[in-house]
Amino acid sequence: MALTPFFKDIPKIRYEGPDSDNAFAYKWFDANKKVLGRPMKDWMRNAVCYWHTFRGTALDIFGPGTLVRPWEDGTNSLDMALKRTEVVFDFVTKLGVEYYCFHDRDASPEGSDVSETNSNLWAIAEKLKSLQKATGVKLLWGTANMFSHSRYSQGASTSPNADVFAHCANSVKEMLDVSKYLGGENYVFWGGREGYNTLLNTDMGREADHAAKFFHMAVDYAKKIRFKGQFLIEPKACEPTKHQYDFDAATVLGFLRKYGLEKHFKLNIEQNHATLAGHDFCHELAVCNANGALGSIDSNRGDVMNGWDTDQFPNDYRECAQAWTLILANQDGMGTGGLNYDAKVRRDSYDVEDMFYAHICGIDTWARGLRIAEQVIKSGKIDKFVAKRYSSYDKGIGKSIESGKATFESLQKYIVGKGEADQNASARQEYLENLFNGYC
Ligand code: XLS
Ligand code: NI
Ligand code: NI
Repeated sequence: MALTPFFKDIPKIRYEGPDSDNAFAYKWFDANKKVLGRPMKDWMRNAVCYWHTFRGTALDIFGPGTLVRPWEDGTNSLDMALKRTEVVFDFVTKLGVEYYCFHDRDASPEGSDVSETNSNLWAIAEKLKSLQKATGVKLLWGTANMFSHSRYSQGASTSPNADVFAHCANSVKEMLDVSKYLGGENYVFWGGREGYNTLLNTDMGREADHAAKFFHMAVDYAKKIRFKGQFLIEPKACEPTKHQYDFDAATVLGFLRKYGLEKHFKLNIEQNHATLAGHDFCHELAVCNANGALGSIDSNRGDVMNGWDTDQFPNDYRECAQAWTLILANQDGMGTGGLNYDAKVRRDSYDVEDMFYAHICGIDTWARGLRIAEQVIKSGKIDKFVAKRYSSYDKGIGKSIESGKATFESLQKYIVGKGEADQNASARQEYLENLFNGYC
């Protein structure tokens, strides 16, 4: 592939190690270095997101965008969209990243009616396919943007307007076809405006029923076209609506079970969304693990001092190290999922260089976390501690509880006979936290 001229001053980003002084190099991400028996790149499966990185202009409610990209011609034309795909693939390959993710509308413009919108999408899909072939870059997941256009102002599949539901059916149908065409390994549903602003005008039960109908249609259609990608739902607690229906992992799992959808979906956990729900990121991963539902990660961070979706690039390798201990508790890590950097540079980080610094930081943060997690896991100390903590269930009365033999009567007899429960052992939180300080 002929490289576009826009990144000509930036070298290919390579691994140089922690002692390197080169800001355009990885200090921790050594793609082929084996960690716990697998190359780092295969655990991480890094992905660049199309929307923040290539469509974000950094507008905020106080002013217009500040990021003026040299390749943009100021239009939202199909022509511009076609040219932009080349810049995207140039960027992704220069970073040495293997995956990308996009919404239909990130990559291809809305037409004057639904047919034109669909044909624009296919023109882009063809171009993306040839770029994938030329570079080896793959599609981690596709999705449909059903939140930006004004028709979605009251929801997508949960809109009170059935025409909007039908419009969404068209979008997801097309994006499932496109994702299949591009070999997408997953398909994500983030319920952009699926939620409510006031209960005074909202029939919540009916809206949930509609969302479930929509997901069932998506499952049926994927089966029909033999799309093999994993379906993922991405929870988020609030913003843009006051209350999003996919509040957190536990809420989504409850919804899926109510409607018999649980076999078809896993979750895409986003760090900043976890904190919006009042949870740690690791809490959300643990909920997934307990339900066999960890699918993929949208990586970013919020700001500890405020409470919205700031989508900053991750930089906390300690948090990522702990996250890895949870991800790696699954034999194949995230399976077909990966680390999608759903993050944006700050409004005053104007240059294309900043796009590189941001991704290098995100990728190195996870890579450094992975190296720490490897050592923590190899030491076996956490596993050993946790196993011991629950060992009263391995024998005697605990075993009878777990095996289902115990009843209230048998347990009463036991504890009355004993007179008092055994002493609790210390939970040793500080000891465990400090284990992560032993490695770097
Ligand atoms: C927004 C979401 C969105 C999804 C994809 O907050 O994170 O970017 O990842 O629709
Ligand atoms: Ni996201
Ligand atoms: Ni987000």
